[in-house]
Amino acid sequence: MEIKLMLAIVFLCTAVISATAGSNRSLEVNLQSLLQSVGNHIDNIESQISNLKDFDKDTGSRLAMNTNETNILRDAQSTNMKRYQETSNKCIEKTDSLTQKYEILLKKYEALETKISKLNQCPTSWFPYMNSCYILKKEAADWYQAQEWCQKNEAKLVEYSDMDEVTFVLSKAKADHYWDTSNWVGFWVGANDLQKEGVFKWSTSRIRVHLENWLPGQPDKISSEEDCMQTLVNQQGKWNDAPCDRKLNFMCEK
Ligand SMILES: [Ca+2]
Ligand SMILES: [Ca+2]
Repeated sequence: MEIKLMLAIVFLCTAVISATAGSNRSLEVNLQSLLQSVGNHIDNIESQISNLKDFDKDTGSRLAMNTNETNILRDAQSTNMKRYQETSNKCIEKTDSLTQKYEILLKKYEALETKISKLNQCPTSWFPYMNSCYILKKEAADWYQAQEWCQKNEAKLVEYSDMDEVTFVLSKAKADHYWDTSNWVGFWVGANDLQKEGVFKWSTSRIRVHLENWLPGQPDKISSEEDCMQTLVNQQGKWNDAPCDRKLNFMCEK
């Protein structure tokens, strides 16, 4: 009995030990599986943490780049604003300068207009043209007497500046006086070749006569006695050199 009991106990113990051993192996397997799973989770979490760190790093880098670009844009904007301000100031200064110049020119123009207006106020019997006054003296005088009369009246014998003046003076002379029909009738004007034969100069300016308005064939220099210029009334205002002591009407200008 005792042996049976002992055998039973042994068997039971063996069975228990066997069962216990089987249970331990199962627990070990489960534990290893659990540990493996936990390890996998930890690896996964570490991987995610690593990804998050990389993402954070990348985001930081982009943020730094954006900040840098923002600063560059701000600098550029600041530079442009500065340039705009400088250009604007220069424009204002230029405008002020031009305004001052315009005002100076305007005053000069007004002064000139006043002067011209006064010049155009010719004395009685004198008629205006451009900036001068003219008079046709219907008196017979030699060239020197004619010049003297003009000078006494603060004028000179007419000295033509251009062909428009020739045309105008002739039209006034024709309208203001009766002339006979002679081709050689005319009036004294202010040019002569007294200084050098053949070289006609205006009396007061001493500038050589360059206008081409001589009657064809004139000045003919047929003698040194034809030294003074006359305007021929019936030859479209053409010029002739005539003896200075000839008695003619004359035209003064001032
Ligand atoms: Ca001559
Ligand atoms: Ca002549």
